[in-house]
Amino acid sequence: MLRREFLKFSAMLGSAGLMPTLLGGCTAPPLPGTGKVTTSTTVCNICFWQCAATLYTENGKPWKITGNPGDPHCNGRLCTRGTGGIASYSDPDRLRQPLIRVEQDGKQFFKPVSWDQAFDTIATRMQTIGDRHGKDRIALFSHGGGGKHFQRLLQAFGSHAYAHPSFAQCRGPRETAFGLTYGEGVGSPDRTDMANSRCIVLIGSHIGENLHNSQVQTLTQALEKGATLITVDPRFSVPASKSKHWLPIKPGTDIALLLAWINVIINEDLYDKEYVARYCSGFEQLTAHVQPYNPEWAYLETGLETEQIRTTARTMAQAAPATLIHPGRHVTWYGDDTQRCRAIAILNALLGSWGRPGGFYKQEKVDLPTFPAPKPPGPGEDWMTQVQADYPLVSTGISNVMIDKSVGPDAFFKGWFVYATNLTTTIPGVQQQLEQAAQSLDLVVVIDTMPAEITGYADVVLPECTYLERYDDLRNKAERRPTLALRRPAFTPKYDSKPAWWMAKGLAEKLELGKYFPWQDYAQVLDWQLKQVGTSLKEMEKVGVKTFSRKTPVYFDAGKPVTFNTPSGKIELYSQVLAEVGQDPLPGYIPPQRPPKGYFHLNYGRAAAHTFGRTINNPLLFELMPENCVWVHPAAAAKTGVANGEYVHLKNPQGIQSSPVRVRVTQRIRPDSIFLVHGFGHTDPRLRLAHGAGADDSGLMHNVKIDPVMGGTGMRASFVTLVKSEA
Ligand SMILES: Nc1nc2c(c(=O)[nH]1)N[C@H]1C(S)=C(S)[C@@H](COP(=O)(O)OP(=O)(O)OC[C@H]3O[C@@H](n4cnc5c(=O)[nH]c(N)nc54)[C@H](O)[C@@H]3O)O[C@H]1N2
Ligand SMILES: Nc1nc2c(c(=O)[nH]1)N[C@H]1C(S)=C(S)[C@@H](COP(=O)(O)OP(=O)(O)OC[C@H]3O[C@@H](n4cnc5c(=O)[nH]c(N)nc54)[C@H](O)[C@@H]3O)O[C@H]1N2
Ligand code: SF4
Ligand SMILES: [Mo]
Repeated sequence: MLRREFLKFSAMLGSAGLMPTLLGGCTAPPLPGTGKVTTSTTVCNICFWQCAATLYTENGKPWKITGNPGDPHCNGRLCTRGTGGIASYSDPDRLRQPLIRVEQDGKQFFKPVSWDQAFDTIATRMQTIGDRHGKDRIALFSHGGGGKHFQRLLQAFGSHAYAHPSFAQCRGPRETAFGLTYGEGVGSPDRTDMANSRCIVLIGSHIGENLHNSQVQTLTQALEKGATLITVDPRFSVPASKSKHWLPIKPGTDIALLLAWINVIINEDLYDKEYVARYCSGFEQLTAHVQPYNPEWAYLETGLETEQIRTTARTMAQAAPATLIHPGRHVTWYGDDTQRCRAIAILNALLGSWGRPGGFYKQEKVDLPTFPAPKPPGPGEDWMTQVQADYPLVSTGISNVMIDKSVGPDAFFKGWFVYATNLTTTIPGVQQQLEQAAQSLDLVVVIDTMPAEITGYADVVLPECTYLERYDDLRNKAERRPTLALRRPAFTPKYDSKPAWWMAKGLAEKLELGKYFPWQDYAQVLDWQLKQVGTSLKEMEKVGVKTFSRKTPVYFDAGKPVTFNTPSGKIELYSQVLAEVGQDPLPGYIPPQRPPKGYFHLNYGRAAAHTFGRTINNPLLFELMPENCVWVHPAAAAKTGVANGEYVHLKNPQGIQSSPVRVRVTQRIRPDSIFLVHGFGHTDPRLRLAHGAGADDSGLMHNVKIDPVMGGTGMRASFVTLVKSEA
């Protein structure tokens, strides 16, 4: 087994393509749309919102991509990133052929190989892992629909361990907290009924910078109808600028604010008495619990004026039940995240918003049969009890725990499949563990479209074609109106790239597991499924989206009893389940650590032009935003002696330093914090646009706070100082 060196300097065959240029040449190009135009339906894959779209080609070349007006999920509009998605197809830095790690004269490098050779290498190593350690020792990390095919492959082989970073690095605390309170999670897309809300409270959700399409649209609709917006954010975010009340909270003290709001709403008798009496349990314990947490107490923790806390609580109650305390999305902040999300769930219950117009609605999806195929056998042993027994309430993989269990000679996991997730920057502060895991794992397979940093740890890199060159599963998301949407190839795959379904099937055949993949082409699966629900691939290729009728009401049926999927059948304000596993049954408050002298809270978030790190190298989106900058308050800039426009490094208390990043001096951030857009600071030179552009937040995170309830990685407790760049 090779001791894996991190490979980032290896020359890629054929990667010397031309840099994108805006000017086609010397002669004026013909006007767009005057050539031979064809269209093709697709579903955007630049983020996970999955808006249905139409791709236009002109003379066989990509022209533009627009929203599908028949899609109630996006109302015919794409966001900035979706519109730029077309350039992911033409990005000259794409992975072009399968690669395997080889060593020659003591040097490791990637060698381009045929698909057959790549599959042979993987299959042989999988068999060896199976023989030596057991067939259950391969983990799958995946963030994207195609991961499903590798999940099926690994299950057929005998490995069931699977994690998606959208749990422990994203919305896991929220799903866990709402699950404990209401018996079901918020889901994705989030079941927020914002278009009908009269009051919306955003706690750190920076919708408008966070461009989840219909979230932005429904928030805008509510504002147009006069809804009151209350934004809690240490930074003057885009939604803060649209708000009646901006609460510039001290970072990490949100639970104090939430407890004070609950205190006011209960003590001033502002809660929905009928709703609470009918649906909730644990109100008495909650009332007793929040008594010490009045606005005067919260003022000392949060820095927010007591009158502002009282006024906003009353505003929420006046608009109830059409008041939405937004549950947030990326909620892994300070490690007390499940408890903070519980406080949000409880506050919504007191206002009676769950199941009511303007609060949370009930989602429904299409009842779509699965293609007839043998079901992979179930696991012999439950891997979760072996790998993540510390988190008994969690029923999905915790990626950071799985990485922990991959380090060292006695580690549980011996192999990894990594599909569409750049673990190096997705899991905070993971660098050292990745280095160690790279020494002890017997197989690392990375499936990506781009030479992302994670490919540097791979034994085998498999190039996937982009979403514009493949069929994927039908979009069938639970939502207000059930719909199906089709992604189909508009182009044949460039270079020697292939879709995930094709790779999984090919590998299965090598492993003599081909019977689990009885389709010749994925179009066959989609057509079969579509025919079961009264349509066909042919029809869907024309329309792109089809809407179905609902079977259940969108809100609670007035007057009818509701049974919640909790042990008591009620909305559990007090959680007996949490008490039984030794966690706080009602949310408590622990003050966060403050930055040491000279340091700032490391705050981060989104920007309209990019999705995490995956779009930075996209030529169109790079042009819109080629680097991030670090937001610094004028007082902090004066103190540290940095000026607007100057390049600095960010340095954490462990001495880890970022690449240079430009200073933006602005009043929109608190003096105790700095802010950075996540996703920049790529280190792989094969990403020729993104390499070295801006700074990465993940590598600076030295103080990751693990959530004791669900194992998530709290990412907001780290500190940095500013170091002037040498000229
Ligand atoms: N520091 C820090 N860490 C974070 C966050 C943060 O804000 N700051 N946010 C967290 C959140 S909320 C989330 S959801 C996660 C997101 O985490 P990830 O989804 O891992 O995000 P990316 O870094 O964009 O990595 C995506 C990878 O998928 C590849 N890819 C894109 N399209 C395709 C495709 O069609 N097929 C294949 N095979 N590969 C493809 C890209 O090239 C890229 O390498 O990160 C979490 N981690
Ligand atoms: N353009 C774009 N849109 C995206 C994405 C993308 O990559 N690009 N990613 C999507 C994904 S997967 C996710 S999960 C969402 C994430 O987006 P959201 O869930 O909306 O937001 P977060 O990333 O949690 O939070 C960022 C905000 O929290 C504020 N904040 C920081 N510390 C605190 C604090 O202690 N208290 C409070 N109240 N606020 C604080 C920051 O100032 C910032 O405004 O965005 C989605 N939408
Ligand atoms: S929100 Fe934007 S990037 Fe995400 S799927 Fe929709 S159009 Fe694409
Ligand atoms: Mo996320």
